[in-house]
Amino acid sequence: MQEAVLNVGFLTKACAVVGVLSGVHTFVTLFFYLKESVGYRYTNYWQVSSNFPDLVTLQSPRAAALELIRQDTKGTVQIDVDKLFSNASEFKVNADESKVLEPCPETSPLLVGPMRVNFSQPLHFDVVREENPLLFMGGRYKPSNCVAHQKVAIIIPFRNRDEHLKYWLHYLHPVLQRQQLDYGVYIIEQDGDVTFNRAKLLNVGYVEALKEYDYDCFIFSDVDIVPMDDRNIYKCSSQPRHLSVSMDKFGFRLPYKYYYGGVSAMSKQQFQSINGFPNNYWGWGGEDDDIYRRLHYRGMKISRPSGDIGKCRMIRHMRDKKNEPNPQRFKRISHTQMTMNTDGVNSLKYKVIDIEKDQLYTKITVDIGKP
Ligand code: BGN
Repeated sequence: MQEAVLNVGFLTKACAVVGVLSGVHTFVTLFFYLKESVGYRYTNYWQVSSNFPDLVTLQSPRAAALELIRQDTKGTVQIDVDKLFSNASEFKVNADESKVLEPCPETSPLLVGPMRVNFSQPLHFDVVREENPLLFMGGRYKPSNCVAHQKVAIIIPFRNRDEHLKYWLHYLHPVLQRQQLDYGVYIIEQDGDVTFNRAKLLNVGYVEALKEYDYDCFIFSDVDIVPMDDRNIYKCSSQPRHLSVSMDKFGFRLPYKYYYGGVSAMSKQQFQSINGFPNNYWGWGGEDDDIYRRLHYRGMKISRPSGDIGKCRMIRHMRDKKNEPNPQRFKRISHTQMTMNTDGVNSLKYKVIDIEKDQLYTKITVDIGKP
């Protein structure tokens, strides 16, 4: 009898322990599940609140931005929006005064340095829009609490690369805002399906961006290249600047000393002094070497960030259809010095098919003819 009582006591305790353990297990599982699914949005919210001064001093996008946050994040972020307002008074003073702004600091205090970049998580344009409530229509931004040093147009030649574009926008918009730039993003899409012409699209981007705003600096970027350090400033220097200097694809080093592909920056004056880019490189390769030569023949030297700060990732992809290596590229780059005065922005011909204004970018679809 006593033995039976002892056994029952033991069983009760054992059940209690199993119960507690399974409770702990459920709790831990729930914790990690919620962390996974909510964490992403939480990160976005952090970006919004850290940009708070901009948010409340902006005029037109402010209401839209807050509306967006309310709509898209429902209950959770409503609390965060309230928090934003409870802190708003000191910034409201700024917004109302319409005071003369100081120039932005030489080095932005918002920079974070090295960043983790990967292309594994699926992305949606809507999520990227939510992440960037401070943008003006057309992918435009400028700091609201200081005057940016340069007006920067970012030109991206494009065709059928929406997947890459999402990553580019997701990573680059926050970086460009932390760099305190007055910038606009221009996606120049080649219409039709004839052979791709990167350099001609870049020329189109230059001309079209200038029709919209008095840009003084132009960043020419492939859609699949993302910097890994926000100290790699998307700005122009006294010399043309090459920004994608240490790409994962090339083992984080330059493939050759004169490489000028990927991402580069040129002031309006530097671009004009080389008559822009060649229009007759159809297909892959050589146009970046031609541009390098143009700069060289006009006595300019390339400036670059250090290999460390200039690290970037390229999104892996198959070679595009209709962008086969251009067999004429060898001949063409041997004549750059002769052709550059007549082939360039002064001989550029194209037809605008469509202009799309998205919150994240201005996309200009163009007919640039055929080879
Ligand atoms: C080079 C290409 C560049 C390209 C880099 C990196 C040419 C011209 C040959 C004389 N240049 O070989 O356009 O950006 O590789 O991929 O093909």
